[in-house]
Amino acid sequence: MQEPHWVCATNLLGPSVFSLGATGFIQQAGSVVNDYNGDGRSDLALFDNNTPSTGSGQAGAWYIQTLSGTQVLWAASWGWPGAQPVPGDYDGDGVSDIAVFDQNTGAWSIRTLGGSVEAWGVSWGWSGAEPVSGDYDGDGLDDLAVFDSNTGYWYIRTVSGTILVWALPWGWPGAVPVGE
Ligand SMILES: [Ca+2]
Ligand SMILES: [Ca+2]
Ligand SMILES: [Ca+2]
Repeated sequence: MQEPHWVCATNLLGPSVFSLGATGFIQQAGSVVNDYNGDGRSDLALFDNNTPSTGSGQAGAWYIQTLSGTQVLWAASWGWPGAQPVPGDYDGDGVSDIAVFDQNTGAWSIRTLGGSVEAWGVSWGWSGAEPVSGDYDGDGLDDLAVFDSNTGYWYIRTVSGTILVWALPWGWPGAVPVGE
């Protein structure tokens, strides 16, 4: 279920698009970045990327709480040392999912906070590729995207496997892709 939210917009298409003068607010379906409990507010999320040296802590664990201190997720194991967190709303329910990109293999693994696995070890990328998840086809579901910082090429597919772009040149060696 998509949580509607309001965005500030300008009447670029003409004054009749909405009746609030030159600028107003329009309702748009979509999700707030890093909103893990669906309340429309971004939450504080941590991913433990360290191998514990003392026996305490847990590598690859996620810890999430709201700004007001409500615990959303505590020590949920989804990842490992060397995994890169790439959260997003990959199933389009309006709530961010926890996801990692394996910098060693280029594999993506995604699950909901409730524990449903959306993708496990899906190969899209390679060692050294830069993951840049986002909704590139506008269907409300975040997609798997990587940027090759050696060539400046983009590679994007949906979670279900439809290839959106393959080796699309946009960038140059050393450019830094900016995700959501
Ligand atoms: Ca939230
Ligand atoms: Ca989701
Ligand atoms: Ca999409």
